[in-house]
Amino acid sequence: MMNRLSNTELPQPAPRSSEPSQLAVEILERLKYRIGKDPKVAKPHDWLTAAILVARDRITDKWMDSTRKTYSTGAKRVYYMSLEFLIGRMMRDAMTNLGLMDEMRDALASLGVDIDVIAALEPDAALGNGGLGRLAACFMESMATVDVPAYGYGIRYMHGLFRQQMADGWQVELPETWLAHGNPWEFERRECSYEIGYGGSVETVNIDEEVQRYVWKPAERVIATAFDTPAVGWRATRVNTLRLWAAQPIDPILLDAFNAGDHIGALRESNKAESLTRVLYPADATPAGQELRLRQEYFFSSASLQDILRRHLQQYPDFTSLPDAVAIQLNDTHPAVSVAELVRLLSDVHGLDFEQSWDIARRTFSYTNHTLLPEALESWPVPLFERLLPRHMQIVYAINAKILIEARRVRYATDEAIRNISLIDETGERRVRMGNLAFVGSHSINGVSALHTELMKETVFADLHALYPDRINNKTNGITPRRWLMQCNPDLFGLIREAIGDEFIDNTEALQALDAFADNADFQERFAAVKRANKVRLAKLIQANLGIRLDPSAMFDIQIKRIHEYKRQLLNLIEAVALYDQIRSHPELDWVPRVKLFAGKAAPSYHNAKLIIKLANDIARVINNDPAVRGLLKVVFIPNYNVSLAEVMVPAADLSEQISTAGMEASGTGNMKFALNGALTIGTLDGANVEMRDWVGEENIQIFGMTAEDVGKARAEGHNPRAIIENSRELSQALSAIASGVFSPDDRNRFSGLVDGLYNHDWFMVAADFEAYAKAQREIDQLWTKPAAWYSKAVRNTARMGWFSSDRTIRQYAGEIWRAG
Ligand code: 4GP
Repeated sequence: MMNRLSNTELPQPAPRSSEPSQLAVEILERLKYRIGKDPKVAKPHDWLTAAILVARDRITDKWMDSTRKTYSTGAKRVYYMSLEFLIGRMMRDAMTNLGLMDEMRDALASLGVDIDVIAALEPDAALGNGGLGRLAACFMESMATVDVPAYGYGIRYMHGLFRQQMADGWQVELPETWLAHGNPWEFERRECSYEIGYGGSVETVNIDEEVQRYVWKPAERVIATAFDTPAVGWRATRVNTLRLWAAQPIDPILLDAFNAGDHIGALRESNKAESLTRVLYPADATPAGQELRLRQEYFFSSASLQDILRRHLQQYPDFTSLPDAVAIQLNDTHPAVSVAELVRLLSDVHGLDFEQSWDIARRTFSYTNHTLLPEALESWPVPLFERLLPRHMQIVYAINAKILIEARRVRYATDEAIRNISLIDETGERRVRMGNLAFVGSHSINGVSALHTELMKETVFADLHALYPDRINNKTNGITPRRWLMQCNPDLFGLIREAIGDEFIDNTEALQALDAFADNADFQERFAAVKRANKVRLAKLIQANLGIRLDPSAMFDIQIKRIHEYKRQLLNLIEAVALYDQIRSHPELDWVPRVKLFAGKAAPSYHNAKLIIKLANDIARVINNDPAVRGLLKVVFIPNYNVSLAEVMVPAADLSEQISTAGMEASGTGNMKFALNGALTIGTLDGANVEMRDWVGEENIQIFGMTAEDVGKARAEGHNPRAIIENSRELSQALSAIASGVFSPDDRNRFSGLVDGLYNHDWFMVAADFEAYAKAQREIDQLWTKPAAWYSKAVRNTARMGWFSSDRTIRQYAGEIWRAG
């Protein structure tokens, strides 16, 4: 029977104390009654789960308060739809935001348990590939912090981003198993499930003489079931929900088949359904992989929209109020099929007419673009789209017809412009363009840095921008200062607090006050001591895992991010080889001791990226073992980069490498994390580096190389990398060493293809930027020899990065796009 009592009539639990002694009692209770273990035999994992469950209860209280508040105030809800949430570990984050970290540490200590030991056992929730997924995680935390009522919607992948192992320096991908010990953070919501269809046919039924309704009869159906994880804001101001969908079969087993002896076949449907949410980003090199990806996209889009519409109808009589009550942010094009799905649900299922459904959709959705790389702009072959989603194909055509009429009517459009605006790419095999669908179906389209937003207007979306000139806007990315300063760098956090007080804790821009300490010798010394301690910690980890000994007084020069040619790890490696050469040829000079650290994963099918990882390892082996180098240069590739590793590496960096080919990195967010933690940046005028330079001051950042405009010109007019290489002794020697097998004596031609690419086209301007990069590096060396000058800049970086908080970014989304919060 439904409980009709209001909350005030229900017996209320006493408010929970956060006294360590009380926490200890609760931990023992959870251990016994929830995990079924006696403390005497409990394993570290059991303690971890018990501690999480105790924190989770406190979160749940706040969570329900937040939900009640949203209902009672009728506040607008924001839905952040993302196929990726790269969260990392959750315990420290949740406990810090609850203000429970010290008490929990003491409580566990009183039970003989070291919180740091059990914290290290928590697996990373790695439901994302890189920047886009990590941004979504920062946004979840910031939306709760700035009190925006929000849901994140995504997929509960059974296996997150692959585990990277090295086999003789080559990347090997292994499955990741974050759910192996269960997931104490999540609540399974069996009752919250929806049917998702695929394939089949579309029929029309006549409602009356004039009105026809379309009815989609899918051939296949699966169930989407919700799993909820609370997302706690700073000071637990608000707790929002991350709702992830898992796929389940309608019939778990075909009993007839099973009883007839077909034990495998009886589970075929079940396996097929479950494979939908088994892995993050299935390799899409094959048609089967592509189909699975589109199935995933539709699966989570449809489940989320059905959920949103159900919730809306609980509070409002109909859907005319949807755009005022709800804002849906599409994180890249992965959820773009939602545009067609919302039109379908509103018109076919809920009976609105097409025009009205389309109008509601367009006023509800907004879309963020994260990359201009042509290969990342999704499009689906029309035959595949039509076969899986026949009704959506009709809707896409209907939308397209409207848009093209509009385009022809409102402006003088060339045939080429019309072709670019069309939702269907007709240049080769016909394809549905998801970027265009997301664009036309949204009232706001944003880029993630000022430069990227301008380039969007000039390149990929030039014709759509001409048609809808007020839609594109910029929202420069940000990072949460809780995870990326307070938690990952507690000593720096404490030092700042001592110097400037507490205001920056709630308002990151108040870090500005630290500027006054930039030239204070005593403060610099303490700042340097913190940095050194962080470097020692990283060095210990590397010694333990890789057996490589590092000198913490050397400059730690770090490049960590996905491995991609446009990010130019190759440029950094070639410079390492050139430096190696110089150190050997000029032993008499005062070389600045440097450690070049790399970490990052390559897409499993990205051949050149994998080769670059192998090159890093090959170069490292030779340089690190050459006595002539006298330890002045070390190169280290740390395997299995993830959020937790970043939390150790970011605070330990002296120098941050942000050296993408200008115009290709949409924003970057690692760049922000490093600068906030007092690293200097060497970087190109790309993505958010441009705005970072404006904030920290051009004298406090080492900018080099071609601008986006230079790159555009060089590509259009054709540049001559061979001449550039031949004119640079340093570069040609480094390249010939790599190409001739100095670092790969077992396979001398291993890297010749990579080097040929630089001679022949150099699309990423590695050769073109080499001289400028090497010169900038030598300037950095010079600066390193003057610690007072170095730390004055380092402190100013920390002081001036406050604007790059994701709280600021979210306030801008809330104020200018969502009109919520
Ligand atoms: C990334 C961009 O490459 C990066 O510049 C940006 O900072 C980040 O999104 C967040 O906006 N893109 C992806 C992707 O991760 O998968 O396209």
